[in-house]
Amino acid sequence: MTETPHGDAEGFRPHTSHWGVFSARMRDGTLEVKPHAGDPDPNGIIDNFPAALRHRARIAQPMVRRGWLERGPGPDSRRGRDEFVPVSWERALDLLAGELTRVRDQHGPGAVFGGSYGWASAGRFHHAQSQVHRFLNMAMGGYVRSVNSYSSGASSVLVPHILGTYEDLTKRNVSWEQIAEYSEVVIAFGGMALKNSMVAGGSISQHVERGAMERAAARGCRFVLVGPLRSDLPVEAGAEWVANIPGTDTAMMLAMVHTLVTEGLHDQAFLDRYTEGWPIFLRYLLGETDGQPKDAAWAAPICGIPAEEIAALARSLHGKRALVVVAHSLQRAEHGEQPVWMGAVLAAVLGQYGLPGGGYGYALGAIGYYGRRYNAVPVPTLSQGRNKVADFIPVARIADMLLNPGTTYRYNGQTRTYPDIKLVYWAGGNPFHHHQDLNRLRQAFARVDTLVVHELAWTATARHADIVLPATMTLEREDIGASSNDPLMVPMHPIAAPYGEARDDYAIFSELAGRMGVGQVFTEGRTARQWIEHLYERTRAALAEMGRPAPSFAEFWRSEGITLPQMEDDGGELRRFRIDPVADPLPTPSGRIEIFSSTIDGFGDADCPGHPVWLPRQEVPQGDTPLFLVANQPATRLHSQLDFGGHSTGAKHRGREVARMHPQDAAARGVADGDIIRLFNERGSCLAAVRVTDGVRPGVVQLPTGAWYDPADPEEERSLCVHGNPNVLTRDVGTSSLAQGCTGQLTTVEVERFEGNLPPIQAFEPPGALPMAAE
Ligand code: PGD
Repeated sequence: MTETPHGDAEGFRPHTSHWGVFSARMRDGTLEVKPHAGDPDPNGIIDNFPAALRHRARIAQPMVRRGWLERGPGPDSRRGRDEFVPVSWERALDLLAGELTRVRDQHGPGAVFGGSYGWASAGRFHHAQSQVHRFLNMAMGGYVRSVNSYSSGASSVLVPHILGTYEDLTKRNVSWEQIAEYSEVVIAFGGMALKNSMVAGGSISQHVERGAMERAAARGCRFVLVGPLRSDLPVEAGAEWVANIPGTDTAMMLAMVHTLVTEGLHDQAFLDRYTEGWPIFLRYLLGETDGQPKDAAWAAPICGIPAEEIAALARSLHGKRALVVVAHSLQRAEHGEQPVWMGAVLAAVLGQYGLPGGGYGYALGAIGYYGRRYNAVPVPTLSQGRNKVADFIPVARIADMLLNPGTTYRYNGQTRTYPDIKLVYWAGGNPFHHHQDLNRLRQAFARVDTLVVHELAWTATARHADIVLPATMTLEREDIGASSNDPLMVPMHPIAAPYGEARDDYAIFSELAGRMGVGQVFTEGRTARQWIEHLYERTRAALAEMGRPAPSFAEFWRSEGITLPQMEDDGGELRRFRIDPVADPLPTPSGRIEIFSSTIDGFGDADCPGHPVWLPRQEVPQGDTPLFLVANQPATRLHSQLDFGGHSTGAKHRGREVARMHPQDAAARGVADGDIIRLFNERGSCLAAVRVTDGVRPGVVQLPTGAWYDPADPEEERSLCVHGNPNVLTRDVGTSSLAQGCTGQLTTVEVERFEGNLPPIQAFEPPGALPMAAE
């Protein structure tokens, strides 16, 4: 640690995380945390820190997989099955620098996959993604990157074609303040669950969603939740619950639009003035192109909602300040582009775009930084340098890439070819959490020469690596916490010394860069503290330029955080467009809301045609897998992070993740509340505890992501995951040829009561290690 930092009277020092600003102190060797006093609705995820800090799941020293150490780099199906050999830092870094040099010189940087997707930790300098990308750019000359995210794979590709700037739509459009004040009806497809908005990348000092919904409801705003899980809107919203069949929202929205149009309740003036291609879409809607009017009677059996209820819901939106919300989760599924596009059309038909609290609130509530104000000054950001490799993959196509080098795939109108990857470098992500069909992912990782992972704990990803380098946890280093739309910029003080031999990602990359002859280029001669001061200066200078108080770094460091100025809540691009569509057209090809996109139509991909359509899923509940599985975000941790912490483990039952199912489905299978169940399909199986509740629609089982993958027998091909990781069950296919986004939200399964001896949970036990290697 560089200095003895200040603390409050009790010695608590500020820090932050993706799930909230907090302060912490060490007392008698124990970590204590408390939430930020200014947060109106803090959550319990910070309570994962105390037990996690010194947990045995932490990685204490560099490790090399035995097979890699003995036989050298190369494809190996022993990954994830092998033992590890502890090595010194010197040895680990020498081996790794040698391997990086070999791959660069023999195959070029285009054989390195450095997409390294993942949320890592808050902190603008020790941001693992930026660090790994910067290092690969400088030491290797670049790397094959990934584009888009697991969160918004489909929508982030679609939105620029049809609505304009993604960032603007989600962050500067309809705000929580507007909802509290103006909305009359909020219809939320997929809901706006607080477990999602409690998290925001970078830092979040105020959780405002619950309060905003409570204020809106108290004013008389009506909330309607369309979705299979009742908990996807908080009780404070007092929502009506329309429990449709998962994956059928597009059909429901089509039927609602059909009702509005055929009953003359649509806003034709808005459609004429602000949209493109309505007449083409209308022919499809009315059945003129395929003989099937998309009316409520058609949609009812698809959605599992009576036709009259769908029609009545549509009518009830007419003439109101109505806000249509479509959750990220809906697009994390087969044909995920369609509900996003159809939500935009429903909102256009209601004509409320650009009005305060009305229009289209795409993904509001999906994450804590949507629907808030934008900071008026930039936050500190580490430059990643220049990547000389142009090649990329859509992020969720990693297993396809590794398994099928040289084959082609469609993406956003292009036909692209998968590169031949020899080395994969991961820092700050957990593909054994985020990717689908984990048994397939294991096969994919067996194909590479070398897999390198920096991790703070023994995740399944670390267990599958060849070289594992122990990284510090956020609490063990200093940094600046900030995000582009949270007003509080936080000095993140180090609270504890690094665990074992763990080092910061920056320190690891600095050493490697030195060995590869680019030390000075990578570090620019700065220590970590000097970098933090350097990055702070950008924000300080912008504050000074605006004539705002611009504290020196020392003043900032002594503070509890400084409040950044924020932009007006002005409705952004869509408000300006509404006011004057000629002077302020949308940045779409037509300058309007594209109900029909000739660009997408021109791509000629049948799985994403030129306007929104109902495309039935390939994978539907039937035969051996009669239930839908909703694999959504967890409530007690961020993704898989700190799954071994107290708040996360405390919510498990008999050590397993908890699934929820409807009493009818449970009774039909002889399953009782609290039982252990086995969920299975053709791809894999896992155990979970079960909560029987009428809060899920019949025919639906829900199991959140994030329980660490824990195969009963790692030697087996498709071993049972004994802990409850739903990604052993999910399908590894893209949303469509347009976006190739992640489809992990929804799959089909069967469930049975688990009989017999309950296998132990091994996920948090360090893997078998041999004696330290002789140097
Ligand atoms: P995390 O668990 O956050 O998951 O996937 P992501 O990979 O981001 O992983 C971050 C890892 O970084 C953790 O293992 C943590 O220990 C490590 N880490 C933290 N700090 C540091 C650090 O400073 N240095 C290093 N080296 N490591 C660090 C999330 C992804 O999952 C996302 S965003 C979504 S939205 C998807 N959602 C779903 C879904 O809804 N359904 C399914 N089935 N699957 C999903 N996967 C996706």
